[in-house]
Amino acid sequence: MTEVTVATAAPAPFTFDPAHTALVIIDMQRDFLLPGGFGETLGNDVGRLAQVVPRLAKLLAAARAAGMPIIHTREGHRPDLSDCPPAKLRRGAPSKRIGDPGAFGRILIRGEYGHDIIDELAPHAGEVVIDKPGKGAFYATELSDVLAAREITQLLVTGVTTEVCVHTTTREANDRGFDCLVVSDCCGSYFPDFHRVGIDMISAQGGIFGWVAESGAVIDALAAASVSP
Ligand code: C5J
Repeated sequence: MTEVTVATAAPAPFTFDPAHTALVIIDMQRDFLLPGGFGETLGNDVGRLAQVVPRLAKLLAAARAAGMPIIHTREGHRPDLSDCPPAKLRRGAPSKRIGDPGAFGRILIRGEYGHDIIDELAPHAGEVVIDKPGKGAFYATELSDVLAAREITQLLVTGVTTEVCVHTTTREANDRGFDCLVVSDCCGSYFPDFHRVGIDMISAQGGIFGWVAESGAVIDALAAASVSP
């Protein structure tokens, strides 16, 4: 496939080579998304995150069809919590903390049902899954090495939550020299205002952290490139 241009991206058209651009799907985990799970026990409306799922599933299908590298991330910790800084543990809501028993197993602990990715977006064989202890996908993970090995220079960033893990990862990637297109309607937040402002912040000031576009524009651009001679 040739280069693809998302003409409606803000602040300017975004051109990428699908072979060297990864679709990054941040933390679409049961603990954050499922009714009765950790996210909901913190008082959040998980329906706001669920809205993202069908759009992200469509984008994921288009990216797979285009042969793009796919990278999933999961926020979580080792069962002994040795990779969870005490400050992060302490700062949880007093009712439910990381490692406590929850409706879907111990909260945000690797290997538990709730820690894994929702069925609708389950990784296919060969797709990369990055387990991250922090909010950013680069901190204390192998992500930099994975991207370097595959000569990936640009990222399409999606997932939850917009203002926390999507933002932190986009900022980390931007500082490491990656061009990031954040796909706005494939990101979600429990807080509509945080989502809106979080998205606006990416492309402000001439694209201070990157570019922003909607998934329809990305899918159309991929489809157009696949039929061009
Ligand atoms: C949070 C995340 N919000 N994936 N995690 O704690 O954004």
